[in-house]
Amino acid sequence: MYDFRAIEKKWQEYYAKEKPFNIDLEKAERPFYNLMMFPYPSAAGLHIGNMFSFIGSDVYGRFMKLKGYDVFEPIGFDAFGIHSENYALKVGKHPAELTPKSIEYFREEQLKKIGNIFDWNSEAITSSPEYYKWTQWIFIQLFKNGLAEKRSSNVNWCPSCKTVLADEQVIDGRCERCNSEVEKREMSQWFFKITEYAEKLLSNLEKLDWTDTTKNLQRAWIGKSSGATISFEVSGMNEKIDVFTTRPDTIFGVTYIVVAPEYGLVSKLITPSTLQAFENFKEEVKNMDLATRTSISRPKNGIFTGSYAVHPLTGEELPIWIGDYVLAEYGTGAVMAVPAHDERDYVFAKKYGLEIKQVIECDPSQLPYTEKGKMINSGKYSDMLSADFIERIDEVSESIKGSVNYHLHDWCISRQRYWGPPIPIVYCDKCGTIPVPEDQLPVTLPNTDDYIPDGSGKSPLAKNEEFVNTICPVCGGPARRETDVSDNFLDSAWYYLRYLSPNDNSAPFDDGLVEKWCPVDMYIGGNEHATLHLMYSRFLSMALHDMGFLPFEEPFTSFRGHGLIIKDGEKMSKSKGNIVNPNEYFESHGVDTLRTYLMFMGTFLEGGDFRDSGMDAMRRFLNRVWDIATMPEGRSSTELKIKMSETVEKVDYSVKNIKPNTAIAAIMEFVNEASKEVSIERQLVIDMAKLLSPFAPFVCEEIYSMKGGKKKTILDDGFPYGYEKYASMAKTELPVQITGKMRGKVVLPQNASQEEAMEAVMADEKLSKMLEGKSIRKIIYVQDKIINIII
Ligand code: ANZ
Ligand code: ZN
Repeated sequence: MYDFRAIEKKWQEYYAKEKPFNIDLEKAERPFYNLMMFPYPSAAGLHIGNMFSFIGSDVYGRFMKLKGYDVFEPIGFDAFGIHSENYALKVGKHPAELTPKSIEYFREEQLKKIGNIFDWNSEAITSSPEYYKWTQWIFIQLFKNGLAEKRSSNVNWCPSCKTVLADEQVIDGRCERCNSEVEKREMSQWFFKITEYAEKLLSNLEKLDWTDTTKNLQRAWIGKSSGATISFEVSGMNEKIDVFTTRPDTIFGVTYIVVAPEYGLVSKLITPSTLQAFENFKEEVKNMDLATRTSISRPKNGIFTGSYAVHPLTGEELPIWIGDYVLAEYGTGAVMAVPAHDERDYVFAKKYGLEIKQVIECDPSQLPYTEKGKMINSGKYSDMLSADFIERIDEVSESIKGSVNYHLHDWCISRQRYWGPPIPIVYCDKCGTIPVPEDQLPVTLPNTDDYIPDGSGKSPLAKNEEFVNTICPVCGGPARRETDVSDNFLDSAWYYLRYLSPNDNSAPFDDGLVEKWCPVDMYIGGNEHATLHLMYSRFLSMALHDMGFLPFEEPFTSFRGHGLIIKDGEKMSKSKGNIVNPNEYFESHGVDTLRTYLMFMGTFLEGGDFRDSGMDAMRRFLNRVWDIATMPEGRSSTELKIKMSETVEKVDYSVKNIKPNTAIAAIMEFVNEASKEVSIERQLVIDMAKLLSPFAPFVCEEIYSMKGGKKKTILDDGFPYGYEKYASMAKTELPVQITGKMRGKVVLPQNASQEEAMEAVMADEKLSKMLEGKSIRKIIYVQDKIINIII
């Protein structure tokens, strides 16, 4: 048993005083940028999920430092935005007053205690004027390059948060944060044109070391779809309706056209007799969210406009309908309806008695049949395969052109809230929309008591005359400021650049340091940010790259998203009263135990189940480590050195592959073996401590210094080495027989399984030749002795 409280306090103080992890960014020779997602200072303290994330990332950073890299591991606070503001509103404090207090607590009582190798010189706080000056600067660069635009759109409005929400913040028609039902409002907003980068955001994914899960989330969000745009003339009008379809091969099955209620041409298509019905219908649809409108299960509603369109290939007249299931924002806002082969069209056609015409071969009872296949009832194209038709789509008709669409939509930046960077734009009656000159940044967020959102659809800043009224930077006449603040996701889209020079007042980031340290080598954080935050950061770095500000397009070379923690098999929540408060465990079990247990309780990438019994067991394990460290110094057996060689290999492999739990399991095996001996060599103790130090830094620093370690920290002493000769001893040369005849040998780790043995056999050129084309009847395997393959 060791006094973990005393030891942890000692090393926390040592880290605070010596600052061994602040690095010289200019001089460092082997730069490795280890980034973790910074927290929202929006609660009473960091929760266990934050800890899990930070420690997982720090394990990687410590490991790379042990491997000799100059690891830059910064931290900061994502302190602007609705999370922090809502928390402040909830506890009835001004966010400008509460946020610094939260940060102070996070930093001093939590982050400085958990043993991470943070470089505290690099702290960045997004709500500080030094930071948001540059967030505004970025806005202006995008504006100047045509990537920021103000336009009117129908947006999601949360009546309780009193702000606009992005589509992805609306879950089943409700606000992700407060669960209120979301409404639709027509508002003028600032957008970043992320859609201009859709293809690059998609194709660049190939180059990244990210998991398929994360890449697929990104792909799904971008939602590329290939197909064709087809033009339909409107009968008796000099107008046409373009539709986007992924299934031009069903063109002969079109029985009506259906457009969104918001479709531009609607007012012309509507005949006087249908006008009233249309007005009512539009009102009904207005507040429906995307998911409801497009769901297959819900009945589809619509009205007939009274107008007709002409089929470009058959000349047939097709009724034009307005339908709630067509979205104005996607494609062209108009659809060619093929009820026989599209589920939503089918439901709609059934409801309104519209014709259903089968044009893909299948049993008619299977309609709507949505697969591709053989075209039928399609004029001269009958008998052609869908795929062949689609491939030659550009040859079919003048009216049909191959085209691509993306579900990705532009990034709405405006927030009608207080706690964020004011959007740095001025409106002048004479000069129009003018960006604030860069030497006048930041546009400071006024310190006012009138900061509570009121539901007017305007930011509280709009009521602040002193803020609003300004002078036009161009003509010097009276002008008004934009009163919305920018989205919190903009703050966090570029923080990794600011960490390199957080106090530089002359530039958003230091070109030299960015060149040297970026892109980020390893980025670790929660899967919940794997879609949007990463997408926005990627977009921004691409845009800054194209403007000549950054030498790279992709900000994060490697990314790993981790899972969630549950408690005793259940989701943590205030109502269940099962929230794990990390600080309590600092006291009861110690930081080292908490860190090691968090990394052991499950797989980091998937998350795990936190149990107090597990914490107790981990405490006992660290005590056993201590017992080994304090054993009499003396000779160790060859077996133990062989064990160490295996442990070094396993820890190396596991940590590299973000499998901290198997690294810890390997160290546990070593500790088991070591405890069977009566004495132990000093170097084995030091190396055990090194391998464990990413997980349990404090006790390992203590062991290292107790054993005479001379470096500033255990990590500076380098990864364990010199066990190669034992590694070869841990291997078996396994004789291989084929049907009883000796045919060769393969080299295997000791205690290899039959599968591993067979893998080694098949990897051997000579042996695998002998087995080629033969069916194996039986395998007789005696571990570490022999394998006999009967063919
Ligand atoms: C005719 C058709 C026939 C279609 C068929 C599908 C199957 P994704 O894959 O998401 O790109 N569509 C196009 N624009 C739309 C809009 N604004 N609102 C609602 N639906 C829209 O989907 C493209 C398909 O969704 C298009 O292909 C169109 O229906 C519909 F057997 O056109 B399809
Ligand atoms: Zn002006």
